[in-house]
This record gives sequence, C-alpha cells and structure tokens, in this order.
Amino acid sequence: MSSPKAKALRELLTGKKLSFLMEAHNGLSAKIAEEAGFQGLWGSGLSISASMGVRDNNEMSWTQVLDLLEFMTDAVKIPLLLDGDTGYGNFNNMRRLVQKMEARDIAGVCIEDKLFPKTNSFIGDNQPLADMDEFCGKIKAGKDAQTDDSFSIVARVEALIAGWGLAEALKRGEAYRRAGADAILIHSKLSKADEILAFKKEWGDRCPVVIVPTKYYSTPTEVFRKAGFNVVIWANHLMRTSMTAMQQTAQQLMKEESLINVEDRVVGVNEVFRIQGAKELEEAEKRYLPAKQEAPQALILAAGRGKELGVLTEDRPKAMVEIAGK
Ligand code: SPV
Ligand code: MG
Repeated sequence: MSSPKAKALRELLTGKKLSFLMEAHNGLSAKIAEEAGFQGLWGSGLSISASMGVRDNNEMSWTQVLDLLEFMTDAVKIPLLLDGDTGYGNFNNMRRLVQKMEARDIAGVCIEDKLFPKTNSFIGDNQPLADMDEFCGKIKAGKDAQTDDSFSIVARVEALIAGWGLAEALKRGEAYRRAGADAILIHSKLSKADEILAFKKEWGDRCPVVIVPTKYYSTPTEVFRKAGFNVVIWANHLMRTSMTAMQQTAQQLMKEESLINVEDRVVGVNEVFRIQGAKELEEAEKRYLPAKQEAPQALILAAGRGKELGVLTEDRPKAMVEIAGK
C-alpha cells in the first residue's frame, strides 16, 4: 500500500535533482504554494505556532497540529512533510504520531534530536540534545509503525546548532541513518553555508540530505546543487511575508481610517472566492439541489375566494385583493 502523496515526497527526497519544499501553515498558504508550482510542502513548526499566536515550544498540542494539517493536506494534491519537532514525546508517542499522520495522508515527518518541549533552533545557544541511542529508538519505532512503505521519516541533526561540532553531527547522522531514517536534515544557524557544506562533503551520498538555509540565505542555490544536497526547505517565508503585509495594512488602516490607499494593494474578494473554489460549489449546486422555482411573474385574478390566500380573501373575492396599491 502506498499513497501517491507519500510516494511523491519520497521521490523528492531521493531524486537526482535538487528539490524544494515550501513552508505552509494553513490551507490557504498550502494552496498558494501549490499554485506557485512547488511540488511539496514543509509544515513548519515555527510558522504554524506563530500563525496560531503561540510560541514554537510545543504550546500547541500534537492533536491540534494534526487537525490543522488535515486542512492543509486536504487543500492540495502535493505532499506535506511535517516538522514534527521531537516527535511530541518518546518512541511511543512517535509511533502513534506516525499512525495518525498516515490516516490523514500526510507524507512524512521530520523529527529533531532535541528534548520535549523543544525550543526553536535560532533561540539561544547550547540547547540540550537528546541521547543518541534514545533518538535512534524513536526513529525505529516510527519506521516500524508505518504501514505505507513510502511514508518518510527525516532525522534532523541539531549537533551543529548546539555547538557540538562536525564530528558529532556526522556520528549522529550515521546512527540515525542506520536506525532507518530515510533522509537526514542537517541544520545550521551560521550566516555562511560552510558547516553544512563540510558535513555534506564528509557524508557523501550515504542517504539524502535536506537543508534549511534560513540563516545562510545569501548562499546561491547553485552551491547547494553542486554540493549534491537533495532538498532545500524555504522554511518560514510565507508566514513572514504575510506578517509584513498584515502589519503594513493594519498600521495604515489604524492611521488613515480609510480603505482608499489599501484597496489596490490587496487581492480582490473574487480572488479569495477563486482560491476557495467557490465556482465548484456553484456547479455542484446545479447538480445536487432541486431546480430553483422562478418567482411568480404574474397573478391571474379570477372570481371566488381562493382558500390558499387565507386572510387576504376572508372578506372579499380574489379579484378585490389590493396589489401594488391597485
Ligand atoms: C521550522 O520551520 O519550524 C523549523 C526550521 O524547524 S527552523 O525554524 O529553522 O528551526
Ligand atoms: Mg521547527
């Protein structure tokens, strides 16, 4: 058994060409990413939590995340890789997560070797790491729990983020690969790509490698391609771009108390209806609702009371009922 979405994500992870995953945090951003041409989505923990007005510290429960993912994955045909943080607990929580994700046709999950509740990788230094063997058990439990052969588990190595160095990152990556991870995500918070390039050089082609260049954004994509990375994640840019737009609009409306200078900068409501699929509903209504009765165009007056007219003809014949003042 293999779902087309799980298969599609696996192909992106293992394909010869460099692939891209676009962050999405709700059904709308998922649709926008798909329409732009992206072949896969990143369900970013940072963006999802921010869009819900909470912190990226597992303040949303895992079932709240799943409910949101259902809207996202229902909205599109492309696969979604969930940023599953630490797997929301130990190996047991991880295997339950995998089962529940498969039930919602979510194509894969990335888990990171940190401690629950996690902290975003760009906050503070020296974040504690999970015990390597315990994390390997979590990967194994997830792989054993999946029923779809194509469901992917990506193991995220946080050793560079935590300042433990390249040797530790390689050691952990190798242990996670042996535990069954389908790909490794090597994360870095440096403004230059040096340490992830050094990792890839040593790693070779042992298994696919995913990167998140949020902090080393000025590195040309060609460098990643040449180094042989498999997937680049644009991890939070739809959430951040929408924050910029919302802040501008809210501040402008607060100040100007008028829509006049805002209207040309925002999509029209017809564009909102289009992306919601309003047209499909209109067509479905024609197929499934009884044909609408035309409103009466004429009333033929005749003698007699016409019992259906009730009180109108209690004390007069139909022909004497007042209509439009006559
Ligand atoms: C996320 O998008 O939530 C990530 C990537 O985990 S990062 O924020 O760069 O850690
Ligand atoms: Mg995250």
